[in-house]
Amino acid sequence: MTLVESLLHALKAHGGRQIFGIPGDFALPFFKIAEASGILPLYTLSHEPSLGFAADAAARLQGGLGIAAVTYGAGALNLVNPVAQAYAEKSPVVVISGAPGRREASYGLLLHHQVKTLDSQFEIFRHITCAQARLDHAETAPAEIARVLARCVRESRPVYLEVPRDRADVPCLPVVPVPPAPVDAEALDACATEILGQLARASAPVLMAGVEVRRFGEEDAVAELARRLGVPVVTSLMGTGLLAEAHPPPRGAYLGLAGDPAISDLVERSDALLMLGVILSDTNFGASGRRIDLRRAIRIGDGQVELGYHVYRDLPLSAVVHALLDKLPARAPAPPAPPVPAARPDSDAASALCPQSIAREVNRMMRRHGRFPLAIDVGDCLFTALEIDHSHRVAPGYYASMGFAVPAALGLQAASGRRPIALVGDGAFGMTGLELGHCARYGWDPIVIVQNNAGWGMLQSFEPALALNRLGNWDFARIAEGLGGVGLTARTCGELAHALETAVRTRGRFVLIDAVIPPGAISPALQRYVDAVRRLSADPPVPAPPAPVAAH
Ligand code: TPW
Repeated sequence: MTLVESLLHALKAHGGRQIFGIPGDFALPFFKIAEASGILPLYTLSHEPSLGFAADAAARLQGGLGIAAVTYGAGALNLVNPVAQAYAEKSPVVVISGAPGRREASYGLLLHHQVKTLDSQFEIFRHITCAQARLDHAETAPAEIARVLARCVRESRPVYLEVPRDRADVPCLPVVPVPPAPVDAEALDACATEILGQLARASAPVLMAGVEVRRFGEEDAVAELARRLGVPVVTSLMGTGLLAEAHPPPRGAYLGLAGDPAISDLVERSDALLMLGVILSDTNFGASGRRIDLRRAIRIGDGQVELGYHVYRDLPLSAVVHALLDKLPARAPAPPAPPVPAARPDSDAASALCPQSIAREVNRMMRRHGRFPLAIDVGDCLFTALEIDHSHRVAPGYYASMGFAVPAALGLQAASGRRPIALVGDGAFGMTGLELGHCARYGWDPIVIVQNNAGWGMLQSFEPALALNRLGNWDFARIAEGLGGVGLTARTCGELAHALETAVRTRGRFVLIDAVIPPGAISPALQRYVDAVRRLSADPPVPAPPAPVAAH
């Protein structure tokens, strides 16, 4: 077996299901073996950021690893932003980069794609990945691959592997996976007892589910935990779409002042907020009307548990969730969910589209045809999507890089085989939308809704007078036709309803719906967010004192 075959088998054994890649001369030996061996399907796209977003989305929806393979320098450095996002949002993406071979590295000449030193790229990726290795020795490569992939899985964060081009086909032993670290059973038991004690003493406990619940494959267990605890469930903003199959589903997403006031009230008044895998970020918590006192919260995530004045280190989320379940009696399953109300007749067919009506029409369509996984971009569509019925979704709600939704939708379809819907602003579409041209080769047929306000609307809502936020009118439907898809334009609710029906019926080609909305029309959630940010920057709230931390 060659070094690259050994790597590919290890990726598969750790949950990798496909590779998104763009080759270059330093990476061609890797790609040649990847294609010839067929160990993992290989999908090529046009621009490296899209590889990162697609791999990230594949990992987010399914669990397992996302894989992005690139060439040295120009290719790998194009991946920095999506990998940084995957790091920040805890998505396990494996970056595989080609690199100069040993002999050429010692020529003393600058090599093409080199920045400062030959190690500059490695150093850059050290900052945005949780483990790295250069596979320049066949003897050590299996152990290095095992170490790096184990970290990727355990921390659910990106890792970086560099394959010098003269090492790709050297003979190599198979990778022996690193067994998971044992969990201290006594600490786990004490921790679970303490959590349940705190919940039992509380008068208003609430469970908030965050991204790690999906990353570690614990959605069913957490839904069961919520049932046994009998506490209300919400998600973080980033966790929107979690527990989509649970009965009852979560009440909604917490967004502080920008969110549903009933949910904000529930969370902010809780005297025992059980946070499971929640990323504490400003988009989640920065716009809180009343600062959440983290000393009263129970935070399970990042491989530890913090509650009150304690920290239990080295307790993975999965172990804690199952330890809690073991201590709670089973409850009779909840009664089946009431049937979804039939779609209301389209009473407002002639009215102009707005963000809210886009959400409403998508809901109506999904009530008729079933739920689709969603890929959401950054811009008002992130807020608009909060009004779309609970459904599996991926969205960069914290790091917030534009350009995510289209390649993420391709990643979702490649990984799951399910037909996704991408919701994307016209500005963000400009960044990665042309990747739709690859759908024909791979038989992907996502439905893409461009929330088109002819500008960077979210920025406009903060700075209405700035001319630079206006982008002009692009004919997205014609662009779609040129890329081999079906392009439709909708300016009214009736036209969007009709376009969505056409999209559902049209299989085998992607369908892009240019949903034209008047510039300045923004979603209620974005309006609340803008108001909250303005209010908070005029009058910043007094923060709660930080929780003193005593290591367990
Ligand atoms: C990679 C900054 C956040 S929102 C936004 C920008 C430029 C405007 C989005 O315009 P779009 O959607 O897509 O038309 P809408 O609804 O607001 O009109 N570069 C990157 N990521 C981010 N977040 C920005 C810039 C930004």
